[in-house]
Amino acid sequence: MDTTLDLDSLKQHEISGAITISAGQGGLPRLAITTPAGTGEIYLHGAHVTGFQKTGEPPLLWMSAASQFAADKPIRGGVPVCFPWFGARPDAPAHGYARLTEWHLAATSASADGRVSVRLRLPEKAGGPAAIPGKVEYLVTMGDTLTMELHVTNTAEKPLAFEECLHSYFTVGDIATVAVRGLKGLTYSDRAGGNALKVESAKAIHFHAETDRLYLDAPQTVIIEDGKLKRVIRVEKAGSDSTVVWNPWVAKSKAMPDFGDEEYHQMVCVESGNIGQNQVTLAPGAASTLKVVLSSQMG
Ligand code: TA6
Repeated sequence: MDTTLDLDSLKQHEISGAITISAGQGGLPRLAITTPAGTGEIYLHGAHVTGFQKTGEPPLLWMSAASQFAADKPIRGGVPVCFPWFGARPDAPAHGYARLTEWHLAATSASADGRVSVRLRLPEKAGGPAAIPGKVEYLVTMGDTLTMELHVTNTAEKPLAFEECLHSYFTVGDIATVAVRGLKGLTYSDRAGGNALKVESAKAIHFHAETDRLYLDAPQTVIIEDGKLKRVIRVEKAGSDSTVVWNPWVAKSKAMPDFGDEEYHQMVCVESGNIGQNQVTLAPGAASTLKVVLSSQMG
């Protein structure tokens, strides 16, 4: 889809006092969202939630100050939508084409209690030759919590297999004071350690080095405790059997052009998806929903 989309046609989806649509960074169409509980931001590029902040709290989602905003680049931070594959692929973009595509803005709404919803659709031609035959919609709802739902319907005559992940980046006060709970006893692929399969023995994961772990058969809620900000973040989900925990630490931070060398101190990724052995396979006509609800509490 042409990124110079006529902002005027998008403005029909504005809602007074709740949604404003304008050209954001890099000239990319952006929705600025206001609710009684706080503010948020979504780019059509990648259907990317780049901001969510409750009044009186630091931002929940972390964004790199070095992020690129360009039609052919992924945005660094917020919640990238990884689809229809996760990770690197030979001759194809890492984490799929969905985050590099400008999604269609299908609908917006504001409910009586002030929550705001935005529905986005992945253009069918997205991905070119790698495109999968499916209808893909994303529903984002902001209020006191942030809810994201990725709906996939197999529109083909044969089974459809794919991976998916909502690759959430969270703001933390200091990674050294962060504990991630809820994954004890699960098997994970240590992607920072040659993909060796290991079992999580810790009640709480702490960060002292590059951490890149894919937890399998992991439908549980994950808790992020932030000792510095005195905040607890809950990552609740449905329709997701994989959880990824990531912090690039020193060397990987330096290796990424769109990531500041010291920024790893203030972020942690806890990602919700269906990856590897947990990938989704849909029969013809069948549908799936990956749902994530992010909430937080101070003090
Ligand atoms: O989810 C963790 C991970 O797969 C890491 O291995 C790291 O590559 C990260 O995603 C970021 O990937 P990106 O393609 O956005 O640079």
